[in-house]
Amino acid sequence: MSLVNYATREITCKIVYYGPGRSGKTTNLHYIYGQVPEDRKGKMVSLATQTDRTLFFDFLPLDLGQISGFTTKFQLYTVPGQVYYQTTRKLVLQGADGVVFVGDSQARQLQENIESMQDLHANLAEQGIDARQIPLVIQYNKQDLPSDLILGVPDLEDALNFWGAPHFAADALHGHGVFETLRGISELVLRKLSAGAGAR
Ligand SMILES: Nc1nc2c(ncn2[C@@H]2O[C@H](COP(=O)(O)OP(=O)(O)OP(=O)(O)O)[C@@H](O)[C@H]2O)c(=O)[nH]1
Ligand SMILES: [Mg+2]
Repeated sequence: MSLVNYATREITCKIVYYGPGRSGKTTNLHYIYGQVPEDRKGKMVSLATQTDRTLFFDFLPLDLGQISGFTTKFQLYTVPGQVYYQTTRKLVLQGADGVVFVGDSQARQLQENIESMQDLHANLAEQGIDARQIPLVIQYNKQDLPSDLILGVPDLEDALNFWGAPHFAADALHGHGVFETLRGISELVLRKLSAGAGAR
């Protein structure tokens, strides 16, 4: 649920990185954090276990500057992907303006990807949101791994992308596709926001 403050001309949008455990959600945020200049970002907050699994969420505030006369800010969150953190995932997803689904391209992770996508749908539905309505992009991460370990984008598309959501191949560890993905979701979110403003 974006916050639009007409008095201060500020817009704040919430983007949630969703996906199965170890698909690379936190790695996306780390890469973004490392690239964005100091004056455009706030402190990144990560609540993780000792083995680096996200325990609650990661949070990264970004300042996109002026868009249509509004100071525009994005708050990036990641959910914990491990199956038993369901309650936390629901909490973090609440009020999302857009979702980046980070899939793991490894062939052996296919079932986990499918289950996580179903979990996303169920959790959105529980919040009264149709997955076809909310801005959603899909990232096929870990495309840098050897080709005998991963599925190609067409196979992943068949398995996961039923609604023709924009998709991006990525290697978040080295940053390939990370900003393309962020730009993709930003465009969808801002387009929806401006359509909503037009309707008022
Ligand atoms: N080869 C490769 N490894 C990656 C890539 N992205 C992430 N990893 C590795 O995968 C592991 C898990 O990455 P995380 O970003 O912690 O995964 P996550 O999705 O946040 O996991 P949870 O917090 O448990 O849900 C780490 O060891 C990363 O270095 C990638 O694009 N390529
Ligand atoms: Mg994580």
